[in-house]
Parts: sequence; structure tokens; C-alpha cells
Amino acid sequence: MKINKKILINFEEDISKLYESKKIRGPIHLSGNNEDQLIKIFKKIKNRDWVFSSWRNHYHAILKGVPKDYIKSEIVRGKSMILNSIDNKFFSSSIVGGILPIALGAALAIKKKKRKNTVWVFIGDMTYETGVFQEVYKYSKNFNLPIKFVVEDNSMSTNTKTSDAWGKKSKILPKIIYYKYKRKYPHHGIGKWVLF
Ligand SMILES: Cc1ncc(C[n+]2csc(CCOP(=O)(O)OP(=O)(O)O)c2C)c(N)n1
Ligand SMILES: [Mg+2]
Repeated sequence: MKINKKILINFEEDISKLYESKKIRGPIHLSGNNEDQLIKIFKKIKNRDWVFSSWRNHYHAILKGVPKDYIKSEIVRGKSMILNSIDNKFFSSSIVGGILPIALGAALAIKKKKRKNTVWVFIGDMTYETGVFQEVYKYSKNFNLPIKFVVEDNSMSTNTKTSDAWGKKSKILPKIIYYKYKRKYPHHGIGKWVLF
């Protein structure tokens, strides 16, 4: 099924209503305002490719072809932050930076087995600033591994501006796919947060 913008937006609105009515007993991190960018990026991602994501993974999972009903049932079970599907070659982790070495290992295995697929790993702007990203990027570049990094920059790390945390933003390294967006939902949940 072809996934369009409306399908993505409606999915998150449905989840936000379930959360508001206390049907979801676990944390949720909703996506929004980045549908166009992701639909464009996923046009290049093939079924045989692996996609690695984070706590904010609903859009990535839907676009990779993980069935929406399955995603929804997992979210209701409190598994929003750790959606996985081996059948759909989709894996996520709720640990900042935790997914990066795993994605790197998958890319190394693909290269060693001389397979044709690619690993795509989606990270936020704060994750991009971490030391683990620097190592994973360096290793993948030096060993020419089949991995592509996508940086999704909403300029925030939970409720702190990423540039405040580090003094300034790092420049975007070569070959990185990068886009900016303004978040529609708060970092976590659906309510209004007071930012100090
Ligand atoms: C190791 C670790 N430290 C802290 C957290 C809490 N945490 C969750 S998301 C996040 C900020 C991530 O920001 P970014 O990478 O920009 O992603 P965004 O949520 O903005 O999409 C933090 C600190 C965590 N999940 N794991
Ligand atoms: Mg961010």
C-alpha cells in the first residue's frame, strides 16, 4: 500500500487520542511536520534494505512497510519506543545512540556477505552530536560500509535546545542526509510542556 501524508498524520492523531483516553500504558513519541521529507527519503529505500530508528519511530515503521495494525497493537502494549519487525527489516531502540553500533554491525555483515542491501539509520539532531555517532560514522566511512545516515533536526533534545547543550551546532558531515523540521507534538506524550 502506498503511504501518503494523510495516512501518516491520521495514524499519529489516532495514537494521540488513544493516549489521551489512557488506552496506552507506556511512553509515546509522536512524529509530525516531517511527512514530505520522509516520504521523499523512503522512495529510495528498498524492501531488502534495513531501517534503524529510535524512540520516535512510528513514521519510519509505517513507511518501511510494517503493518499499521501491528504497530498500533504494539504501541497499545506500551512498546512504542522499541518497535521491531524482522520480516520488514525494521529495528529501533529507545537508547540515545544505542541503535548506531547495531546498524553499523548490520552494514558490516552485509558487506562481508557481499549482499546488495543498504542500512538506513535515522537519528535526531542530539544523537548526531554524540561521541558514538562520530565513531560509527568514521568506521563506516573508512571501511566503505553500505550505511546511510539521516539526521532529523528539530533543534531540540527533549526540552533543551541542542545548540544550548553544546554551545553550537556541529556542521553536517559529507554524505549525510539531513532535514530540518519544527516539531508538532512535544518530545514525549501529547500535552503542552512548559519550557524554562
Ligand atoms: C542513553 C540515553 N540518555 C538519555 C535518554 C533520554 N532521551 C530520550 S530522547 C533524548 C533526546 C534526543 O534528541 P534527538 O536525538 O534530537 O531526538 P528527538 O527526540 O528530538 O527526535 C534523550 C536525552 C535516552 N533515551 N537514552
Ligand atoms: Mg531533536
